[in-house]
Amino acid sequence: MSTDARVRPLTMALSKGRIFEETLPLLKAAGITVSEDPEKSRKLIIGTSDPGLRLIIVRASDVPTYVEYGAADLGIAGKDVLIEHAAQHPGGLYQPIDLNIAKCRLAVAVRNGFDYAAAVKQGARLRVATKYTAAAREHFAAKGVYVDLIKLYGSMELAPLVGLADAIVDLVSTGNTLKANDLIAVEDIMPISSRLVVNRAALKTRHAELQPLLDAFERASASSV
Ligand code: PRT
Ligand code: MG
Repeated sequence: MSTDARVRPLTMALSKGRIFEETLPLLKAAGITVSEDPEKSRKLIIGTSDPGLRLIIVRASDVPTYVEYGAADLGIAGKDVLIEHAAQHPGGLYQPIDLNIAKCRLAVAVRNGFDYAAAVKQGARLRVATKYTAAAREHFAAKGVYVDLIKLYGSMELAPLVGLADAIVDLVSTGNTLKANDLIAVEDIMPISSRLVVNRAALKTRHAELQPLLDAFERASASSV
């Protein structure tokens, strides 16, 4: 083990917002509290009650990158984010545990009144706007539906309203955002939850420190289902 690995605490990458909030009880179950609230402090490196563990706060879609390159030893990210990352970097991350947090579903939605079933049946070529191009491509290919995918980075709900797309592929939780924009979900693609991901090298070189943490997460997530 390098000197660096011995002095540096284990580093876990998290995004603020729902993933951070829903991770706190899992850390608590492992006997760990955090020293700072990332919503209030602007700190990006946050210590914990365990001197061997620190957190770094990154964008949700950047978590896999920090972990894959070893800047973080482990992290927590949604299955949506992990699918898109894996399309570019297959097999780069070890994904041992479904934490069953930040749950939602990936779905196809259209403008209220657009006959999605008829369009699919007629073999129409659909324009689909999404941030989740890998998951969407795979879904429509499996169904044998021709689509032109339009990559967006946010506010997908707007696309069908202004004629950019016939449909969107987006995450749906309560359904309130769709409803507020006169859209309806017409097809579920998959359920989504957040997973623990671990750097493949750290899994070997820092196994003794990682294993108790993985065990605690495993127990806490199993009991919270
Ligand atoms: O916000 P930012 O651009 O920084 O990144 P992000 O949107 O990826 O991060 P964040 O914190 O919003 O989401 C992190 C993870 O939470 C996602 O990767 C998902 O795995 C998970 N998650 C769970 C959700 C939702 N539920 C969710 N409802 N992520 C996003 N949403 C959005 C959705 O995209 C839609 O715009 O909320 C809206 C729909 O919500 P309802 O309740 O109106 O249906
Ligand atoms: Mg968001």
